[in-house]
Amino acid sequence: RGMATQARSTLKVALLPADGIGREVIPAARAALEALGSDLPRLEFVDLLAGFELFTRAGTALPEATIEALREQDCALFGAVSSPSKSVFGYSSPIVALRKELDLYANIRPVLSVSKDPSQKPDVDLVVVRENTECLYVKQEVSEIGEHGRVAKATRLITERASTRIGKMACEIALQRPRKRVTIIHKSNVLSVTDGLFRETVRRVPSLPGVNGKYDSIQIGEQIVDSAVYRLFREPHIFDVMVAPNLYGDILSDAAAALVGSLGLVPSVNAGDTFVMGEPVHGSAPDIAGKSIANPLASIRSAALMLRHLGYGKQAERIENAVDDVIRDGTVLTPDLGGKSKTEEVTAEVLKRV
Ligand code: GGG
Repeated sequence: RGMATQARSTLKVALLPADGIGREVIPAARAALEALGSDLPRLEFVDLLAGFELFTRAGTALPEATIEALREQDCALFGAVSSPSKSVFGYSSPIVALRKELDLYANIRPVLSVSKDPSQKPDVDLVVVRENTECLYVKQEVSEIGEHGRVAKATRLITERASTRIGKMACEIALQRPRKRVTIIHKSNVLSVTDGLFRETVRRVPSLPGVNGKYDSIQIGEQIVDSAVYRLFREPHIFDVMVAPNLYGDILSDAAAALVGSLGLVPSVNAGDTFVMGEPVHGSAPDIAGKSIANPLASIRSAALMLRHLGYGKQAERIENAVDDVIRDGTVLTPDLGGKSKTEEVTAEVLKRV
């Protein structure tokens, strides 16, 4: 489901590289957009600040100015963020906040393998549609002293509204795919109230008033999350669109990335009804940051996915074909894919083909 295509004379793109390798891969995504030349409206880029490193320097991870500037743009590209595993006073994850602030309620993560022969179907071709605003990510955690020591509690929020809109998004995506299959991922055999509501609500989407049979061609199934992971590893080809609450969706998409060779290949968009933000699924990878060996392909593919969502499908395809071609060729790849090339060399190889 893309946003309505509008005739634009300019396309305003915010760039938020944020932390670590985000700063190395977002320039590659920008270059891929620029390589499309006159096939796109005139591009206007604005660089915006966010991230943990910014917090350590300036005391804020997401300045108000960044949010205000984002509201003036058509779309955005976000790199990666390195939130620490231990709570830091005054810090909160900027990406989680941004998704909520801009109501980017769907995190759409296609995972696609590239077959050697372009005429052959890929072994893995699925999309994880992750609910992006609730579940445990409402971050309502408390710690208290109980009878037997410290007790930590978290609220897990699932609402009918959010489950309905993510269900609709999954159906819209499935409609555009040949297999038209949606699998609801849940654990309602244990969490019958929260996951039960998610499961029931998504199941009901095709029969909602106003849908009028639009989703009748879609086959809706379901899988308990643990068994879904097992089957994902053993028979990835059975999955088409997987729709999941926030945390399961996050974990599933990283797991699925293992099936296609590298997390460095998997793109995403954070999509709402009026705004879209591309974002590679990988994190900030502090262990390799600054070495120019980060894989730029997830970020470049995220730029393409963002374009597709904005209605520039033909332009997205030019980038996607170039990326597939570089992977298929296999001579210019970063170390995560067994290559020896630098980030800039892989980017240049893609740009040549765009
Ligand atoms: N681009 C995805 C990304 O940055 N992933 C790491 C992640 O999920 N971080 C959450 C956070 O650091 O707040």
